[in-house]
Amino acid sequence: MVVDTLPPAALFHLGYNLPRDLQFITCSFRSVKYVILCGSMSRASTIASTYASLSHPERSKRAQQEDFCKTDRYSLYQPAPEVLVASHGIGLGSADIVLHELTSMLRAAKPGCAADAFCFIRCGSSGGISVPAGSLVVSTGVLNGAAEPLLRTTVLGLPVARAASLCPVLTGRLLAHAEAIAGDWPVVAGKTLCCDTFYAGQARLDGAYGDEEYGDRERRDFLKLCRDSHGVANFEMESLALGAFCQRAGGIPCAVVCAVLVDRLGEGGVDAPTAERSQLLRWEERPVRVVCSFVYESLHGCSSSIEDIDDLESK
Ligand code: R2B
Repeated sequence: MVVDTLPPAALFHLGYNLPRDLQFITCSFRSVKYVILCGSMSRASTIASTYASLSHPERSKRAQQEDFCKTDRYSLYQPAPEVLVASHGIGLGSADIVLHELTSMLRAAKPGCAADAFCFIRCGSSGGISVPAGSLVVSTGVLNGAAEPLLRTTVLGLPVARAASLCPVLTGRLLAHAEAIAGDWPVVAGKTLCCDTFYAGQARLDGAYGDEEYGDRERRDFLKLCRDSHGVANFEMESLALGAFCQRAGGIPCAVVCAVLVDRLGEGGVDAPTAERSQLLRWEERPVRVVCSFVYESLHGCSSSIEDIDDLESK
């Protein structure tokens, strides 16, 4: 197969190749300590711009424009020498690919580095379980669709269960920071249930089949079971890939902070966000502000000018 002839570090989806691009990768990325991850490519650009404006306002435009991903699969920005912002797409498979390639790239740039030489923080969106829209959830653990802290996959045709966990130290620091800057945004610590699929995997009733195997009562019972028996605060689709990858790759610190766009056990029992697009964007901005200011303050040991960031909430 073609894939066998590629060197192990052909970073196919980022568009780099090792050793061909080693010098560029080393020069560009050897100082990276934080990788901020998000779903969409345009969001990665926005996050990079937000981060750049914290320290070097003049750099924000450039950070937004220079995409270091050399394919159209993902986006990769570097708003500061120590910070990368990458998109991971939707779902476990897409996130797993970029995690492999970013990690290979950073380990090549930092030969012999310790597992904690850099960390990953996912900044995402999610559906809350009795958590109101507009809240921030800082994940304390990640579960699969059967509420196990395991990523179940197949390797060589055989089932494999990879343990998935987040870094408690990084998570605790992010939670404290979120609570300190949140103002009146609710901040919740809880487990995140990560599903393989958006519709049936998350007990939605608004998919295309029209005759799901379950009804509204079963849907609500499942969501309540997740909440009451497993401590689930929100549902999304990538955190398990992050928790399992980082553990399997030797203990890379990782954490997850998500905006809640809909309370799936709220009044009306709706499955999809109903707020105006502009409101959803303001809610999605919240984890960005928390993560960017957290990274800045961790790197510089001083408060960021988070108040000076163009505040979408006031527009
Ligand atoms: C949250 O939102 C996306 C699906 O709409 C998915 O990436 C996720 O985890």
